[in-house]
Amino acid sequence: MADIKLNVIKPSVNNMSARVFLRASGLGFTENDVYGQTRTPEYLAACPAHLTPMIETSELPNGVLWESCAIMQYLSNKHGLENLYPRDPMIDSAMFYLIGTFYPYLARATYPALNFPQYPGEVGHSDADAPTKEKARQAAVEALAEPLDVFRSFYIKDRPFIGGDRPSIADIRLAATLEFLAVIDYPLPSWAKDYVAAMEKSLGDAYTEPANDVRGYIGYVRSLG
Ligand SMILES: N[C@@H](CCC(=O)N[C@@H](CS)C(=O)NCC(=O)O)C(=O)O
Repeated sequence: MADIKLNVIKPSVNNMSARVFLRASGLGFTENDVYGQTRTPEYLAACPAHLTPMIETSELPNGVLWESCAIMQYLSNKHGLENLYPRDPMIDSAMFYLIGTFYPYLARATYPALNFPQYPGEVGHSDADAPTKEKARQAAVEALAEPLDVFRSFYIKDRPFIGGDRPSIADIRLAATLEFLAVIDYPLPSWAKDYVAAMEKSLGDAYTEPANDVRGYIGYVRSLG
């Protein structure tokens, strides 16, 4: 049994990706909720980036690893999980495209509604007035459709998943990410709704349990009005 400690913040889809992966992998792990603790001296000593998800295992050169996709790649490679991480460069491309292009739009579109902080240099982080912030947020919402459709037209094509017949780590990362769009009632195209449903059906509780934490948080922030 692998000796893996997974540090998480449960409302986050970055974390949901690693949480779904570890449940689907069959690897032994423990989960540690570090909500509100990522900037403590103890956490910063291990992870100066103060990020979750973050794994700790004695087998890593620095003892820890963060970045959801890197965590899934490392553990898949280390434990020979070719079912979840097939030798297909499209898996890596899809994940880099998600993190580098799609997610920044999604964060700008959803983080205000999620009550998550935005990043220095963005309109949402600045002292601009509310209408200006909303205009910038709306521009990000509008920018989502094109990269989202690239996942359908280029990465998934006529197969069920980016991984082909079975969900891969790129599928886990994409499906988890799409969960956040519910907070702004984003009109997901039907292929994307079917895709997330197929992911949940295929992975079962490994998907549903972490997804429920994200869905529960979205329900909570929406109840605040
Ligand atoms: N690209 C990273 C993003 C990780 C990230 O932004 N984590 C946030 C939660 S969504 C976090 O841990 N923030 C805590 C902090 O900055 O103190 C990944 O995919 O793992």
